[in-house]
Amino acid sequence: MKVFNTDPKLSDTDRDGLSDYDEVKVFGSDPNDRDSDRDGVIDGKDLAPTGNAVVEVYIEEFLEVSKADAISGYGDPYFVIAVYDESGNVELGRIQTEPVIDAVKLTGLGPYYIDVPDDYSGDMFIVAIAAYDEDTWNENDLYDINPDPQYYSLAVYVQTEKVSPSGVHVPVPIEGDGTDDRNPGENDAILRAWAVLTLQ
Ligand SMILES: [Ca+2]
Ligand SMILES: [Ca+2]
Ligand SMILES: [Ca+2]
Ligand SMILES: [Ca+2]
Repeated sequence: MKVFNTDPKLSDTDRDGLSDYDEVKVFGSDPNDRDSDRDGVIDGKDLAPTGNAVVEVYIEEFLEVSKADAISGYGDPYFVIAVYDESGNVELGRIQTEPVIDAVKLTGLGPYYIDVPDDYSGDMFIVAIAAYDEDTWNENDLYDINPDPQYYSLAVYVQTEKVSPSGVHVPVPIEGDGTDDRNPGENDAILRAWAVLTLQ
């Protein structure tokens, strides 16, 4: 039997900032390797010590309320999901989804994964979801969202707690109404989604 002279919860054999206990019991990283996943970020500073940190976004429901497309009948919505640092000034990653043709109500889109830097040291990310209508070729069509195609945008804060493979991640719910810039008082869309930091 091995005898420890110090509290095993405090010892950090490889001096990477994560205790041996946390490496073995919580994060599944190597207590004898400073960079378990070889991504250049030492385990203590790595948001995901055993993989790639990503923000996962799932759109549970998107409902166009008042922007039915005058040409095809419905809009062709797609989403741009961007992740910013906690100041909101630095974009860290973004994805754009494929448009869904002629849709009023969408359910169960995703999950979408936005890569974020594993060495990010802020307390949270800001995740912004914007919806657009791809069907913008008719500039005179008020029901196409052109030249201000964005008709839904919402930001949510996601805490940047270090991610473990088996850890319980609490998704942040995103919910609200969207308005078109052109008709600010008009409710155009309803979005229900969630976002969470996880690893790939
Ligand atoms: Ca360690
Ligand atoms: Ca380690
Ligand atoms: Ca690493
Ligand atoms: Ca990593």
